[in-house]
Amino acid sequence: MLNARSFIEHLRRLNYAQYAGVPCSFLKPFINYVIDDPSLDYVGATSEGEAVGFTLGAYLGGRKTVTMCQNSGLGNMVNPLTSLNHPFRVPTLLITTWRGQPGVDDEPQHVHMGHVTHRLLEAIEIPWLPFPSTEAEIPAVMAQVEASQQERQRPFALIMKKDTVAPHQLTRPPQVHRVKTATEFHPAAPPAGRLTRTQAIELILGELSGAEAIIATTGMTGRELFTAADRANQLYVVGGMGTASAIGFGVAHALPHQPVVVLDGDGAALMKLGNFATIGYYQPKNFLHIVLDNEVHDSTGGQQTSSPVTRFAAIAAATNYQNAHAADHADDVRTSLRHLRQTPGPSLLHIKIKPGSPKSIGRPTVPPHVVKERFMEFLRAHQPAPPPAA
Ligand SMILES: Cc1ncc(C[n+]2csc(CCOP(=O)(O)OP(=O)(O)O)c2C)c(N)n1
Repeated sequence: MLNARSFIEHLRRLNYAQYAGVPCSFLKPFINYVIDDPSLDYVGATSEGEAVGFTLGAYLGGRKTVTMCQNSGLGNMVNPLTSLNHPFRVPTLLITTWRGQPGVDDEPQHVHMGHVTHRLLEAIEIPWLPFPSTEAEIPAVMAQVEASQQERQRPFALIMKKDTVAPHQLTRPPQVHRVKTATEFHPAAPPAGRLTRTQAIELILGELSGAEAIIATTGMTGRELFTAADRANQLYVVGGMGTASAIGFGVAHALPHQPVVVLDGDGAALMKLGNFATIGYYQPKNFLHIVLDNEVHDSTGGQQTSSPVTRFAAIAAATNYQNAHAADHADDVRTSLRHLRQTPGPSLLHIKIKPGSPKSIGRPTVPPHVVKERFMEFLRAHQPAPPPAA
């Protein structure tokens, strides 16, 4: 058995600075140790896919990351791991438990995943090793993890068996920050009077200073943003639908002085509504979430979403965002943006738009890993200089 402290201190020496995940009872002593240590930064996610998006954003903001889950949650991670970490070339140290290990008595729901866990990781080309079971094993295991992540720029998994880590009781009280959300709702424009996505994006870009990190959701939004102007401060979330807000939160959390704007879609926001709750709980002040809501999955042919009956600003208010606006007319959108840019967040602006895109719309021609490099360079260049050494 191993003490969580030995492993964590080894990770600290290797500069791991951001932890996130969803718990598992096998992971309990380890995750509880991480949560309890005030010098460690842990973000509890609502789903394992959100955790992957969050650590991807934190990586973009310059942090080495650890993403933790139960192996049943690996299924929730497969989409962002394959569609984002792979093309963007973003590593994370993935710690997954091994529920349902063959030969070890476990619940029926874990048996099949326990049987296929290693093959699932192999199928998505994530190299793995057993989580170290003694302190003596830590340096060699982590040397392999580091070498692989450096060479491949992709995640590496450690698989933790039952009773690997010595018990640790959770003592830290939850850090709750309740806000009274400032809300502003403007009556919806009739569909014919709504902005197109192109007009909405142009209006938003016109109100921003250029110093914001802009993260655009999957499909036409990223493509339209790229077509409007391809800039280093923009990240096109080409896959991992629903993850843009988690990535934006990761960047905002790692770089609290960096303004972050997420351009979300209604379908994407609905796919990972849990992200709202995490953002409302952790309160990134530098985070502005804009939902461009055309009430359809426009990018895949215009199939209706459930957003005609979804009030995103009300959801943001109910999940503890500081500000929640809904505005559809161009003037109201502009007024909201001017206010929200100057006001501490997290903030949400819900804009009803028309479906459809211009026929001539392009696609990002810059490969995702190059977009990532440019974006990280932009973030590095825009951070306040560290204070001079005494
Ligand atoms: C996990 C996942 N499921 C489905 C898709 C296919 N897909 C790409 S964009 C899109 C529609 C997104 O809808 P919305 O967020 O409302 O944006 P819009 O297309 O209307 O701009 C879908 C279903 C995907 N890329 N990833």
